[in-house]
Amino acid sequence: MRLSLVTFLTAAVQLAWGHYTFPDLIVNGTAAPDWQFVRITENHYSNGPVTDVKSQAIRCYELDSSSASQTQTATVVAGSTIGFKADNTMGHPGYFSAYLSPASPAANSPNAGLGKTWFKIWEWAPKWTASTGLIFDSENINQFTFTVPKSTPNGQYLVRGEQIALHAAGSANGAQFYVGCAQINVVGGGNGSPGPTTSFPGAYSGTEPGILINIYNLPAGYSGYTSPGPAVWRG
Ligand SMILES: *[C@@H]1O[C@H](CO)[C@@H](O)[C@H](O)[C@H]1NC(C)=O
Ligand SMILES: [Cu+2]
Repeated sequence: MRLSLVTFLTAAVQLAWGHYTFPDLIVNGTAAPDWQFVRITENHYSNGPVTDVKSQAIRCYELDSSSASQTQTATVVAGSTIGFKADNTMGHPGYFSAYLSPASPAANSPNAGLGKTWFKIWEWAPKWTASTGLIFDSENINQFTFTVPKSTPNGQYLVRGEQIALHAAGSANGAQFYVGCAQINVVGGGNGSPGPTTSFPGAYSGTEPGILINIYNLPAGYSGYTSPGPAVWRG
């Protein structure tokens, strides 16, 4: 795929002004106030991304250890649609996903989300064809929503929303991870066995073909986007 001047300039502009956070949990069709249910993130002012997949920040990107206790926990009915609303148009092309982790001892505990507890419940990957290259239907959205599987067991969880922005992902540590974790209490759930599970950090090495990738100059023989992280649990 040829690198057009417009593509190049667009990517350059987005490097400077494209950043965002996910301060609002969307639940019952409404976006909650900023940071009511989403743990306030370190980039709440700068909007800058996480770029080190091995850092603790890749999990929830909290501002500090009090972020958990200062955040409320939203009641969410299993099978309903929830999501995250960004503070900004999400102008970077990328891969979206959402994960849940059973929260022990509670969703507002700083220790929730440690260990190999996270399972993926949703993803939005770019499409690809040989003639078009990668197509990012999700580019320039303001929010993303997904369903909590109906068979998710009742209890408190962290829900982690993520976009892996890929406009500068052609070199190591170039992908930009936009992350936020909301605190939820799932009711009306079922007897599902969620998995496979992973940890943050741990889920990513940084060299996956879905993370270390020049989207403007795909490798010869490229045949489509490969999602990083575990398979989606559909309940
Ligand atoms: C969403 O709706 C359910 C069912 O009416 C309710 O129990 C729950 O408190 C609501 N959650 C929020 C965060 O408003
Ligand atoms: Cu950015």
